Amino acid sequence: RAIFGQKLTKTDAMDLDLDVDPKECSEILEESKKIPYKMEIVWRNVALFVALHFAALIGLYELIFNAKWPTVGFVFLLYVFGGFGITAGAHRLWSHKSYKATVPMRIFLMICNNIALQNDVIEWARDHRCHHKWTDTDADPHNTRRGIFFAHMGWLLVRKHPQVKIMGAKLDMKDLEEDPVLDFQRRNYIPLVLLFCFILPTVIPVFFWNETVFIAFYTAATFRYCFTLHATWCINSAAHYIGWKPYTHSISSVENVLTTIVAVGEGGHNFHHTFPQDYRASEYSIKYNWTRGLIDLAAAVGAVYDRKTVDDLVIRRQVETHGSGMQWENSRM
Ligand code: ST9
Ligand code: ZN
Ligand code: ZN
Repeated sequence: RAIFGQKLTKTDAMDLDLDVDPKECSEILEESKKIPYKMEIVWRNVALFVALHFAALIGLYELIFNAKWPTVGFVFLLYVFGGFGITAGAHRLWSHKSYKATVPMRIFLMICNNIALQNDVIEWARDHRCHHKWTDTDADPHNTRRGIFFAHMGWLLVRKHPQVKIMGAKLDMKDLEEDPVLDFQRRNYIPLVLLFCFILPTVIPVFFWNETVFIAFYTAATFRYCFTLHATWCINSAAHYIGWKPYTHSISSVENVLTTIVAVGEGGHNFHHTFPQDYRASEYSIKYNWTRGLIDLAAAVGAVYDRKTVDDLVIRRQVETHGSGMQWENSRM
């Protein structure tokens, strides 16, 4: 990092100012004390998420006891590729610009992203850029100071804090707004998510291996969708609470192997908040970091290029000077 007076990346320099801004963070914390704020629950979202969880429980039961084997495999594949739409797509490519991708690869990732239904990429990336720049303040949409449930999913059940909107408005999102692939997704978001998150996951098992509509819908659509949401949300909750901090001790995000497994390679969150522009997002091997595997595979066939990495020397110095080794801790105790 800049503290070492070294260039961060082996390829081109960071073109996004996404590192946490400690000065602005302290100002936001002071400002928040002055802004009157009353939490407003969005009951429509509460009702939708309660319904989704009931449907997911039905799906889990059907998956264990009644689904055909090809359906089980299909649910797993949808989870992994929907996950890539978030990790390789919305997160590492679009929010962080940690590598570049050709148009066909961007179209592929945009389609995968629809499978996961987590808001369109531009909205997802705007919230995520707020999260990195103003971590653990009221300008962070899933501010962990408001508790682990708020960080996990509570933030999607209430109106956003005014600070998210005030500070977020200062972000430059032009790079994403000018991407025709993302513009297409934004303009067609509802039909796209209906098709890729619900309709195709139901129709494919029925059409190709005679699964029942009931089982296909509840396993491949609702259960799989709900599971992917929780895997993603765990990065905001578990990976900001319980684990170890070998890279930077002073931040809340931690390394957490369990979340790295369920989130197809995103649980090295202490590394990621320290070096947000590194496309690997952790030092975990490809065995745990399937997203890195996908990006490397795409690079091997020319669909991805300019992968940014931090020099090993810089990482080792960071570990020696700012990390706290492998000791387990709870960030919020
Ligand atoms: C979901 C997203 O689940 C999950 C993201 C998790 C991120 C994790 C990251 C971790 C790293 C990556 C790990 C990946 C692992 C993946 C593993 C996979 C196996 N900046 O929002 P509105 C302004 S989504 C600037 O309505 P309310 C703006 O003007 C789940 N401005 O605010 C905006 O208008 P517009 C499905 C901002 O009314 C206006 O405010 N989706 C910002 O307070 C109104 O915005 C849902 O459930 C900002 N950041 O409502 C939908 N934000 O947009 C849930 C807002 O037109 N969302 N503004 O410019 C909602 O219903 C609402 O957003 C709300 C807040 C009720 C939460
Ligand atoms: Zn984080
Ligand atoms: Zn990130």
